[in-house]
Amino acid sequence: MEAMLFGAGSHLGVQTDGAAFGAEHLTRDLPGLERRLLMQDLTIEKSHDPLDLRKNEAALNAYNERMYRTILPEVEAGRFPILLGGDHSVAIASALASQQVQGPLGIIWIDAHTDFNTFDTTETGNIHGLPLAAITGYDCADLRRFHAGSPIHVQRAVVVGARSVDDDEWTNIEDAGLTVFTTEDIQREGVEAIMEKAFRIAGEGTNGIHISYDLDVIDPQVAPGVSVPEQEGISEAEAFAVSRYITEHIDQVRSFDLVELNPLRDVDGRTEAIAARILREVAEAAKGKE
Ligand SMILES: [Mn+2]
Repeated sequence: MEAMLFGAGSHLGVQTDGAAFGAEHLTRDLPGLERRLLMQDLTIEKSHDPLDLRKNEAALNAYNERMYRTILPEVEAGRFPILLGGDHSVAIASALASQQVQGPLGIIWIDAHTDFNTFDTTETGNIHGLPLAAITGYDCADLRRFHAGSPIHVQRAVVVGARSVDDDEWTNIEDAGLTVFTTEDIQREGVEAIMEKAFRIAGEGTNGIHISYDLDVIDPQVAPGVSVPEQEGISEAEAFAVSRYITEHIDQVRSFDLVELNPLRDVDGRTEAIAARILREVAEAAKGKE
């Protein structure tokens, strides 16, 4: 099938600037595919106020609505959407657009963070810490007003690679019944075993799976070019084992995000090189789908 790249040039959901340019870089990295790059309005002043717990919400929602309406007709036309972030809040647009056309879907959230805060529990007000709660309908209705359909069921949602979770966020996770596999789980059981479990949970009774791959799941010594690095992440080999598992099971995958590349924090283009390889492999596999 035809794959299509959507460059999500927004860093409205994160304190540190730069992720918007990650989308620009990655969208340009892979020739030969149809693409749309949507940059946030960089002339709008972005709030960095630590006390504002709904930071940049209106601009972020307007951006996501624009992206959602850009992706929908392409998925309806049978294209496989690949969203290139951007901070992780842009996944609200891609996951819910895919769910709207192809649902009910499960979701696998590969990330050092669980992104399961709500406006009541967030300590920073940076909305890239809330998208999984919004996508699964656990509160955060204000972040998905543009989506008339149902959210993705939280029982069909899985986080892979988490190692930084706020206390109140854990309470949300337990309350919602969200499945979380930690970085330690991966190191103990191996990528294959964890991904197999994740695919089983997200795939059960669904029409397929949306996968959202945040580059900060990888150890920052290997992949420093992210906005919120967390020490002791998965290795480069494990990062590629994750993408290999995805390409080998692409028949179950309906849509894919690769997010949080921050070129302003990268060192010698190392993170971008890893991202470009993951992107190339997933795009190739998507094109090979029936
Ligand atoms: Mn993250």
